Amino acid sequence: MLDTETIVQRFLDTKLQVHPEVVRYLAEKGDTDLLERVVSSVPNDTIVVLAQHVQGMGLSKDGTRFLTDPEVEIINGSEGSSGGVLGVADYLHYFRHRYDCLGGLIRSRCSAMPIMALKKPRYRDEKCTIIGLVSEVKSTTKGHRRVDVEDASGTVAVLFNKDRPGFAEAETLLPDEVIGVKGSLSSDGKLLFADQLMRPDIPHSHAPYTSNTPGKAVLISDIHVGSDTFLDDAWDRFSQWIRGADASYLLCAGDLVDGIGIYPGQEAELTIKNIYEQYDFLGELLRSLPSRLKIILAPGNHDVVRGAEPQPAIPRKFTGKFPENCVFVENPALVSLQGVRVLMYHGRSIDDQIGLTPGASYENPSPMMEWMLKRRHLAPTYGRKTPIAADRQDHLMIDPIPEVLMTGHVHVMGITQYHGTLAINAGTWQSQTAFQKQMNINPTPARAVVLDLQTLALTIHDFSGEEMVTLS
Ligand code: D5M
Ligand code: FE
Ligand code: ZN
Repeated sequence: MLDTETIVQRFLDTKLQVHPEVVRYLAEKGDTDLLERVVSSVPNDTIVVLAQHVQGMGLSKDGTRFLTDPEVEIINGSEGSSGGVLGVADYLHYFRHRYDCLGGLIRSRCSAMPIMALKKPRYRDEKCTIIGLVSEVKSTTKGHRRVDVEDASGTVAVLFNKDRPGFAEAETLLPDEVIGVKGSLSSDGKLLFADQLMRPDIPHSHAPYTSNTPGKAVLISDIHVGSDTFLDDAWDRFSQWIRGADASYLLCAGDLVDGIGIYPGQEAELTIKNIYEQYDFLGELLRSLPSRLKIILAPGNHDVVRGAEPQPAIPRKFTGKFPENCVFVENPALVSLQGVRVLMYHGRSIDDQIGLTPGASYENPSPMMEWMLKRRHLAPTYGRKTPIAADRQDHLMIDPIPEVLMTGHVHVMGITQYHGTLAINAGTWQSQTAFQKQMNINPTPARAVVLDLQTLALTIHDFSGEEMVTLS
């Protein structure tokens, strides 16, 4: 037996990256000799091991193997995988796991020393590299950034000078993210002057997978059924359109319903005041969509499950009226559609990023999705607006690298691409609420993003007007 981790690790040991299809093929074969033959036969200049490097794999790709693959596979975040009771010690494991995994991604690019070693007199005034978790971020009176970085051996203060190149990256540093720093140690050994900030990041050579067979997925978010600002007319137009569209999948990244008691005075803004009835209504709406659509639904902070992330899937007692073609997943969830992996994350951490990063705003969620990808983490900061349920493992890391990161929550559309990974925030089906008006948040409602799984090309449809408008 070969598991995927062993296979990936075997390639990493020889400084090779490996395409997920190759991993899947080798795991399916379960043949250690085959794995060794592939490792030893790839040409020297190979960066990513692809199907073409594996004898026999190209052939089976054209044959029956792909036809028998399930079209939807919940890789991470399937129903029932989170939600256990946690003890205090789990927080230690949680951050340790995060540090080990994300630090490992940085470690492969530099040789870092334990922070405790910086205390040794021989490193004074020398160049040093460390990897650690950011424990505190401060601005100095002169506008530089001073952060405390911690590993299992100790803590050191690091200064990012505002006049040095790359300072903009240092301004986006968040508490609890894992970074590497290359710099010079002060003569008293107490301060590291940063030359370079390293993040776990996505390699430039990352090659996204595309499906061999035709297929389209429709991406939406934040439906907010039950709210008096839910755009039912626009939804009807969307519903009408999708009945005639050639899409096979519909994904929603949370805030399926408006919920009950989510904010003070919410009751006055609800047209459906019972949580069961809110889900029943959504179930009815989804029942009128074609049954051939696979509908994948994740929760958000307005849904009935606990707010702490990872959020469990919507429990069965709320989904009795939903059609059978619905799949309920956690937040976050990594979903494979014909091999194209979509990481669904509601996006609550965007609130924290906006609060903690100079210049970040609700008007444009794209940079925040890029920062998630760069950090290989969906919600690094613990103890602010995003509640995190620490487990023995960190389920909020971005690993493996998806083809698409899909978010919602801010109710504003944003689309970008970072090192080959698409990042999409589809917006909302709710018009501006009184709260959003106060906060000066201007939503872009009633949009659906269509993802072509063969080409990863995107088309955006806007249903907010009487006629559907295709934006690109
Ligand atoms: O989030 C809808 C929008 O409102 C989204 O842009 C985030 C913003 N929002 C929500 N809660 C807060 C708080 N507490 N502070 C600042 N901004 C917030 P939704 O999750 O649909 O309510
Ligand atoms: Fe929302
Ligand atoms: Zn939300």
